[in-house]
Amino acid sequence: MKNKLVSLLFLLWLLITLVACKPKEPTVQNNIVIGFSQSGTESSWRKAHTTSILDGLKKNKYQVIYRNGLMDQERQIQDIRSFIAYRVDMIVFTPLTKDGWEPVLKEAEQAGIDVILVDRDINSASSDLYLSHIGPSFKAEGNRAGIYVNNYFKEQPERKINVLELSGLTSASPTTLRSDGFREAIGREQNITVIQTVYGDYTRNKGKEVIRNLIKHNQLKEIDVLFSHNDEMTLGALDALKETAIQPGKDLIIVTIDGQENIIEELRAGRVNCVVECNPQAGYYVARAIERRLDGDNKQIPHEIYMPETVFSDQGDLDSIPTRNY
Ligand code: GZL
Repeated sequence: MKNKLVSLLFLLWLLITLVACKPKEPTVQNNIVIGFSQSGTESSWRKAHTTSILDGLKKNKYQVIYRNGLMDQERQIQDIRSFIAYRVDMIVFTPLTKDGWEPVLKEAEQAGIDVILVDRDINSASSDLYLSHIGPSFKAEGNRAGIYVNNYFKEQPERKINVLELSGLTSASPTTLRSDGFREAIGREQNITVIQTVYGDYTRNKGKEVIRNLIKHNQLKEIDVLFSHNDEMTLGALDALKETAIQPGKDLIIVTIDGQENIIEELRAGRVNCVVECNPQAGYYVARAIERRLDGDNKQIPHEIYMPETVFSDQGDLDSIPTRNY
């Protein structure tokens, strides 16, 4: 009898302990609906960005209406209009390009729906039409790429260093800012210049196509450095270089931006020299910003929330690079 009582008391204690230790559910209302419009699925980076945001919103138990714009601005605008019609509580979107968003953002404003930009941003003329921009500092990324090149050639100040820029989508904000950041950095040196820019639209196929075209016209022989705006285009360039005697990472110094797992493998193999990280893990920051805004007393949030980022290169400890998960 006594043993039964002890067992019963133990089970009762265990039950109370388990209930008391249950993880604290996020203090958000479950009836919040978020409209999330992503610009496309052009890179592993982009897919990781999408997953991170969806996971962050799911953890907060928001209902999410997700739409993939497939790199088509008109499609994205229609998706945002459908969010407005549905009267979502908040719109989160990556603007494919810098311009052309004012009308639909004004419609969201008139409907009383806050908008958060993630990743890319839009022209500053419309900056009062969104609550916050949560993303990388693209100019800093370009700067880091340029500083790597300056340091790489600092023992050869008399040597003329020619840079080929493999640029992303011309109308996208990372393209302009990465380019500006890179040029600002190499502008400190008299001997390093960008002698040509070609456009790969952030895709592997287009990157391969434009580099192949340069190879065909024998236009790579004067080039010392390839500065590529993203890893997918760099992978395309490496595909094209396989058809030549050029040894990437040796005859041609390669600097790229994003930090995908597949490009870290190229860095470790010595075919790429520097990888500037562009952090796609925005989900935590987006969920916190929405929580602060919608958790009842409409807190203010910063207009710019930058992602933490770094740089990996053949000058550093390649074994210490964390697994990228994208
Ligand atoms: C930058 C992002 C860019 C990535 C590319 O934050 O917009 O778009 O660098 C992607 O991989 O295409």
